[in-house]
Amino acid sequence: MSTSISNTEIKINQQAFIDELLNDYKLMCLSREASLLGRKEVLTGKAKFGIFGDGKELPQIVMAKFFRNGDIRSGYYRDQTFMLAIGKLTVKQFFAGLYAHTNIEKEPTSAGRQMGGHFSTKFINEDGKWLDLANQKNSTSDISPTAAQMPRLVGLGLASKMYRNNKELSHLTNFSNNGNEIAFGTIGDASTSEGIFWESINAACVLEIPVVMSVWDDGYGISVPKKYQTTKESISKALAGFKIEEDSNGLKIFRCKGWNYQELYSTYKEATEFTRVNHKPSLVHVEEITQPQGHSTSGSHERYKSKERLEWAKEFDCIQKFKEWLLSDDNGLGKPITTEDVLNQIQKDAKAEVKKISKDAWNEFIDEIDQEKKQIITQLDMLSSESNQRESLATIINGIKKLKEPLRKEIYQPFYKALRITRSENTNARNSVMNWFKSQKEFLAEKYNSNVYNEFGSSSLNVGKVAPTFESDQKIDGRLILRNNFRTLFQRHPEILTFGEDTGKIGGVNQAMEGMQEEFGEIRVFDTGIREASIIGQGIGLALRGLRPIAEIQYLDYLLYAIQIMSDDISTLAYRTKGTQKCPLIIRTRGHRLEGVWHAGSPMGGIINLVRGMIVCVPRNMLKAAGFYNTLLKSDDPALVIECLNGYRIKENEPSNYGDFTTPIGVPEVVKTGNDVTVVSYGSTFNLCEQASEILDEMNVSCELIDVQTLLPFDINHMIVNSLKKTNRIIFIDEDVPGGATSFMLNEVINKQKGYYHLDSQPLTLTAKEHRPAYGSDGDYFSKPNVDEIVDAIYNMMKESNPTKYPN
Ligand SMILES: Cc1ncc(C[n+]2csc(CCOP(=O)(O)OP(=O)(O)O)c2C)c(N)n1
Repeated sequence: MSTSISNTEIKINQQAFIDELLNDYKLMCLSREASLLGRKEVLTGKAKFGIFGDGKELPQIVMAKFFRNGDIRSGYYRDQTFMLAIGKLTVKQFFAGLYAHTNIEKEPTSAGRQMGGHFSTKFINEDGKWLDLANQKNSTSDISPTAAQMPRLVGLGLASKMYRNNKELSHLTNFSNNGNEIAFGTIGDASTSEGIFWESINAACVLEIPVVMSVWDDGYGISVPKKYQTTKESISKALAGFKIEEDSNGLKIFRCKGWNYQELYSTYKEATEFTRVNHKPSLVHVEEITQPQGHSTSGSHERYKSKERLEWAKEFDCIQKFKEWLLSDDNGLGKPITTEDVLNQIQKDAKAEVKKISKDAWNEFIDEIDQEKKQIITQLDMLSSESNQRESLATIINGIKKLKEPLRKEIYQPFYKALRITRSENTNARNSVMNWFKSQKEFLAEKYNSNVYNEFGSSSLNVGKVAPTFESDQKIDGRLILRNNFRTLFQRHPEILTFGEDTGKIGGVNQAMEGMQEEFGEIRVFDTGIREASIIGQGIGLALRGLRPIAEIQYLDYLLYAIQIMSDDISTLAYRTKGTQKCPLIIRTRGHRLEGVWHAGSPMGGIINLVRGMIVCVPRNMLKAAGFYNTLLKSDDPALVIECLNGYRIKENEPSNYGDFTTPIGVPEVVKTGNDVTVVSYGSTFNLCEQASEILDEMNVSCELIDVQTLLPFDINHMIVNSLKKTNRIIFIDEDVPGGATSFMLNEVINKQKGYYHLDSQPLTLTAKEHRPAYGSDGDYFSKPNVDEIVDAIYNMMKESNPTKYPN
């Protein structure tokens, strides 16, 4: 039963009430002992770093009582007690996380990829298919950047609203039960200083979504007190303007003390009931929380907390206070629930239990490495049997044997050394050892380097190629191709929705969604505030809950507001959960050439280096862009599509198979064949290369023009090097800064594809200037590569190789 403070209920079901409270006490003790021992494990060298939830046990136990199946958490590293209480973490898994156990079965939150304290639950099965999220308790995967859980929370809450209000989604019962799910957010008080906290709270209030946001207020952000963090030193006071007034939108704000069970209970009861029914957000400011061991294992809090504060923290420790309450007469029962001895015994047993469990977790962690240690010794014995370096190898082998409970690094380092000292030996034994090591490297890569991209059948790389068909020569504006294609997609798939600044009513600043809101309603095509980070967060949360959002960022230049969340949250998701969560979000934006410093950016090098884990599409026209949307909606990858800002009004042939034709991911297109130079480009610049190539044709220079189409992944079948084999000359052209995406492409072809074998001339890059582009047509001409410069660069390349044939 759920504990109720109502006296009548307690009387009816006294024993259940007592049992539940004793159970809560036990769980709090287990969690606390795990924190205390966890810190010791770090200080004695068994784990690298520790950050724990001590001091926050009671509010989390209470919050968990109101967390139902289908609900979903977006929190941070303090929430171990909550995760234990909802049954989605065991003490053993907690320690497996602390030790960085790489086995996903043993350490299900991240397979040792994230430091302990970063929790998650499984959303997809071994085939990459969704689990029944509506009938289980869910936690999105935590990340360390403070407040970065906030943008995602907006989307998680918004999904409930979609499921409740869009009847076309009623068949998606594995994601929602009529939108009754709450998204629970947690954050530390200091992290509320971050801009994205405020942006996300504002968005949650404007959108009116079921979010219950808890702020664990322990007064400090590491060493910096609230005085320097929060106006009026109180987040609930600072947020007062958000408070719901009569039936306005806004936030229902609650304040309670983190050591007071009754207050916490009634607060969470009211907050969750209000939010679940009304789909309006609540904020629970949980004050007077302590942090018994300080912030983390790096450093002690005695350095910055006063003696008085430390003494207060001891007195108001939530477990201590809960214990006092259980033993008092005003706990609802009218008498102590049990004796102090019983509670002391529970605490003692918890300590012993945690100790035993931690040992088991450690042994399981170390056993796996021990198996590898044995294999390495066997391999080195074999190596030694046919080596003339036996003495040195014996020293290495003995050194490994002596290692007690080593980490992997400690056994592979001497193994590498053994291979180095025997490098000149070509024995059967050594060859066999090398073969073993080759497969062992794959085993290790699976542990440490897998799941950066979607490795399931639903990867966009598996989408078949469907060419566009054309029934007439009719040409229409590029934007209409996009619009018509979106219409078909929206008609076919009710789970697709789109939103962004000006996306709804006017159909986007470039009208690619024109008329879509009228046709599909505000529930599927809608405007947002100017808030790029939370527009993306909105998309993340919706995608995590089974919808297919297309989040629009108005201009590529403003993607930078959201790049942190793209980089930290979306791009790492598959990796940091070892493929147990997915976020098939499409981000749509437009960029490259247009007008001036703030509307012509193309910072592609920066972007692609920050979003490894996402697909990055750079179509040269709208037909290609539409094909990308079709491909992406037939698959499951998070992706960024950058449409050409200057391409919406350019006429293109109208296809007849809207919604079906695809643009392949990772496959460049040879748009024009040629023999002298391979010209590699993408997006708007590609169209200039086409013009330049016509001029160059007249100058007897034959260009092979290749549109890379996607920057991530890049040319998966190594087509470009095949072109280089023919031309022996290559130039990479774009409108990013020098050293940006052209250098990335150059590295891919010359280094990874081993293009250097086939070069007769220096491989070149031609880019924009180092500054942002100047305004106007002349600004563009003198800031970005223009047709004349492209012609010059390519012609000069030819001239250098054959001055007679190509004179000045
Ligand atoms: C964006 C960012 N800046 C700085 C940090 C380093 N850091 C980690 S935790 C922390 C303090 C957070 O304090 P608070 O939000 O009150 O949470 P608490 O740890 O006290 O529960 C800081 C500054 C970080 N993780 N992310």
